[in-house]
Amino acid sequence: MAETTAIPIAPEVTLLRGHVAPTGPLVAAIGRIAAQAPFRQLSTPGGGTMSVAMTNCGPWGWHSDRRGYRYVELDPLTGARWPPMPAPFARLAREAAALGGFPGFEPDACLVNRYVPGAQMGAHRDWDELDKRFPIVSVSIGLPAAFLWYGATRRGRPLVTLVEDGDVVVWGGGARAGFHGVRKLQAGEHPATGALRYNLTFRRAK
Ligand code: MD6
Ligand code: FE
Repeated sequence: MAETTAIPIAPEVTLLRGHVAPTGPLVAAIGRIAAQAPFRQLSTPGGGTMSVAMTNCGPWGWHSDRRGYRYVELDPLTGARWPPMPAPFARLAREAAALGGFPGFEPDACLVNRYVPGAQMGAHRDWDELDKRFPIVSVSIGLPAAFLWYGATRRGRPLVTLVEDGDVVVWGGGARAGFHGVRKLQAGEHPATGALRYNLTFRRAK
């Protein structure tokens, strides 16, 4: 969308405010994905359970269990391939990446995250992908959340950015290794998603 404003959060971290409007079609597509590959709360190698529920679409899906983090071609829950990535998803990721300064992004994985009130994502980096030259594209849908950017180390006070329905955050290059997280989701109602927040995280896994 030509009218998108690109707001720098940190070097090579860009917020595209309101880039996706309306988000209703994305929510409908998430419903179709979840009908084939249901949302589930994954276990972590440390033995915990993530508060965010996840599923995937595209050739590769991100998975976590007691054995570690990795990308898998088959959904461990169903044994089937992940649902295909809808063409509009791939186009959105490519266009947003270019607006963020990273042209030529072709995602092969889309992690779909569902946040209920109280769900959160601690400081981490997205680091299970083969080629770190590709950026991360993160799309917010529904209830607003506080996106936390820690940068090179998980210590210290993060930069806090409110991410709302239709906002996209792109990071890559020197920021690709950046630590980030999401503060505990506050309860609310959103016309597109009700009491939920979704996040689509596009990656090039392989
Ligand atoms: C966000 N999400 O929800 C940012 N990373 O705005 C993430 O950074 C994230 O939701 C890895 C796995 C799931 C996520
Ligand atoms: Fe992440």
